[in-house]
Amino acid sequence: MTANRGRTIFERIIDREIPAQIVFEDDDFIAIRDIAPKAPIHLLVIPKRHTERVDEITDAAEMGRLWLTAVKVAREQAADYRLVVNCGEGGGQVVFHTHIHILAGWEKGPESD
Ligand code: D5M
Repeated sequence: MTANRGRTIFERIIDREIPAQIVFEDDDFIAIRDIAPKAPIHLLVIPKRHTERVDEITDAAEMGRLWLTAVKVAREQAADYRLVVNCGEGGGQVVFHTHIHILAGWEKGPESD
Protein backbone atom coordinates (compact mmCIF):
# COMPACT_ATOMS: atom_id res chain seq x y z
CA MET A 1 0.00 0.00 0.00
CA THR A 2 1.33 3.42 -0.89
CA ALA A 3 0.09 6.78 0.27
CA ASN A 4 0.32 8.53 -3.07
CA ARG A 5 -1.39 6.07 -5.41
CA GLY A 6 -3.55 3.96 -3.06
CA ARG A 7 -4.18 0.26 -3.48
CA THR A 8 -3.79 -1.05 -6.97
CA ILE A 9 -6.04 -3.43 -8.84
CA PHE A 10 -3.50 -6.22 -8.33
CA GLU A 11 -3.56 -5.83 -4.54
CA ARG A 12 -7.34 -6.06 -4.70
CA ILE A 13 -7.05 -9.23 -6.80
CA ILE A 14 -4.55 -10.71 -4.31
CA ASP A 15 -7.02 -9.92 -1.50
CA ARG A 16 -9.89 -11.50 -3.50
CA GLU A 17 -11.84 -8.23 -3.68
CA ILE A 18 -11.84 -8.41 -7.48
CA PRO A 19 -12.12 -11.65 -9.47
CA ALA A 20 -9.37 -12.81 -11.80
CA GLN A 21 -8.43 -15.97 -13.66
CA ILE A 22 -5.74 -17.32 -11.37
CA VAL A 23 -3.38 -19.83 -12.99
CA PHE A 24 -0.82 -20.14 -10.16
CA GLU A 25 -0.53 -19.09 -6.54
CA ASP A 26 1.80 -19.73 -3.64
CA ASP A 27 2.62 -17.84 -0.45
CA ASP A 28 4.54 -15.09 -2.25
CA PHE A 29 3.18 -14.83 -5.81
CA ILE A 30 0.05 -15.01 -7.88
CA ALA A 31 -0.23 -15.43 -11.66
CA ILE A 32 -3.35 -14.35 -13.52
CA ARG A 33 -4.58 -14.03 -17.08
CA ASP A 34 -4.24 -10.49 -18.43
CA ILE A 35 -7.66 -8.91 -18.96
CA ALA A 36 -6.57 -7.37 -22.28
CA PRO A 37 -4.32 -10.03 -23.82
CA LYS A 38 -1.67 -8.91 -26.31
CA ALA A 39 -0.76 -12.49 -27.27
CA PRO A 40 -2.63 -15.82 -27.45
CA ILE A 41 -1.28 -16.50 -23.95
CA HIS A 42 -0.83 -13.42 -21.78
CA LEU A 43 -0.26 -13.89 -18.06
CA LEU A 44 0.91 -11.61 -15.28
CA VAL A 45 3.14 -12.83 -12.46
CA ILE A 46 2.60 -10.63 -9.43
CA PRO A 47 4.49 -10.64 -6.11
CA LYS A 48 2.16 -10.39 -3.14
CA ARG A 49 4.54 -8.01 -1.35
CA HIS A 50 3.76 -4.56 -2.63
CA THR A 51 6.33 -2.58 -4.54
CA GLU A 52 5.34 -0.06 -7.16
CA ARG A 53 7.88 -1.14 -9.74
CA VAL A 54 10.41 -3.88 -10.23
CA ASP A 55 13.44 -1.71 -9.51
CA GLU A 56 12.20 -1.22 -5.94
CA ILE A 57 13.07 -4.86 -5.29
CA THR A 58 16.64 -4.68 -4.03
CA ASP A 59 17.00 -8.08 -2.42
CA ALA A 60 18.65 -10.49 -4.86
CA ALA A 61 16.89 -13.53 -3.45
CA GLU A 62 13.48 -11.85 -3.72
CA MET A 63 14.22 -10.76 -7.30
CA GLY A 64 15.44 -14.26 -8.07
CA ARG A 65 12.27 -15.85 -6.73
CA LEU A 66 10.17 -13.49 -8.84
CA TRP A 67 12.00 -14.39 -12.05
CA LEU A 68 12.13 -18.09 -11.23
CA THR A 69 8.38 -18.04 -10.62
CA ALA A 70 7.79 -16.27 -13.92
CA VAL A 71 9.90 -18.82 -15.78
CA LYS A 72 8.18 -21.74 -14.03
CA VAL A 73 4.69 -20.42 -14.85
CA ALA A 74 5.74 -19.61 -18.41
CA ARG A 75 7.17 -23.08 -19.02
CA GLU A 76 3.98 -24.65 -17.77
CA GLN A 77 2.14 -22.74 -20.50
CA ALA A 78 4.46 -22.82 -23.49
CA ALA A 79 7.85 -24.05 -24.70
CA ASP A 80 8.81 -20.57 -25.89
CA TYR A 81 7.74 -17.26 -24.46
CA ARG A 82 8.56 -13.61 -23.93
CA LEU A 83 8.91 -11.97 -20.51
CA VAL A 84 8.30 -8.22 -20.31
CA VAL A 85 8.50 -5.70 -17.48
CA ASN A 86 7.20 -2.18 -17.98
CA CYS A 87 8.88 0.10 -15.45
CA GLY A 88 7.44 3.57 -14.85
CA GLU A 89 4.99 5.60 -16.90
CA GLY A 90 7.65 6.28 -19.51
CA GLY A 91 8.22 2.53 -19.76
CA GLY A 92 4.56 1.85 -20.40
CA GLN A 93 3.61 0.83 -16.86
CA VAL A 94 -0.06 1.37 -16.05
CA VAL A 95 -0.57 -0.65 -12.87
CA PHE A 96 1.87 0.41 -10.16
CA HIS A 97 2.29 -2.90 -8.43
CA THR A 98 5.28 -4.86 -9.73
CA HIS A 99 4.47 -7.57 -12.27
CA ILE A 100 6.06 -9.54 -15.10
CA HIS A 101 4.17 -10.14 -18.33
CA ILE A 102 4.37 -13.62 -19.88
CA LEU A 103 3.52 -13.52 -23.59
CA ALA A 104 3.37 -16.71 -25.62
CA GLY A 105 1.36 -18.91 -27.93
CA TRP A 106 2.11 -17.38 -31.32
CA GLU A 107 2.36 -19.81 -34.24
CA LYS A 108 5.61 -18.36 -35.59
CA GLY A 109 6.88 -15.99 -32.95
CA PRO A 110 5.79 -12.62 -31.58
CA GLU A 111 5.53 -10.80 -34.91
CA SER A 112 3.44 -13.48 -36.62
CA ASP A 113 -0.06 -12.40 -35.50
O1 D5M B 1 0.36 -3.68 -17.54
C1 D5M B 1 -0.76 -3.80 -16.74
C2 D5M B 1 -1.57 -4.92 -17.30
O2 D5M B 1 -2.59 -5.25 -16.37
C3 D5M B 1 -2.28 -4.63 -18.63
O3 D5M B 1 -1.79 -5.53 -19.63
C4 D5M B 1 -3.75 -4.89 -18.36
C5 D5M B 1 -3.71 -5.71 -17.09
N1 D5M B 1 -4.88 -5.60 -16.22
C6 D5M B 1 -5.44 -4.46 -15.76
N2 D5M B 1 -6.48 -4.74 -14.97
C7 D5M B 1 -6.58 -6.09 -14.91
C8 D5M B 1 -7.45 -7.01 -14.27
N3 D5M B 1 -8.47 -6.60 -13.49
N4 D5M B 1 -7.25 -8.34 -14.46
C9 D5M B 1 -6.23 -8.77 -15.24
N5 D5M B 1 -5.37 -7.96 -15.87
C10 D5M B 1 -5.55 -6.64 -15.72
P1 D5M B 1 1.49 -2.58 -17.33
O4 D5M B 1 2.78 -3.36 -17.36
O5 D5M B 1 1.25 -1.87 -16.03
O6 D5M B 1 1.35 -1.69 -18.52
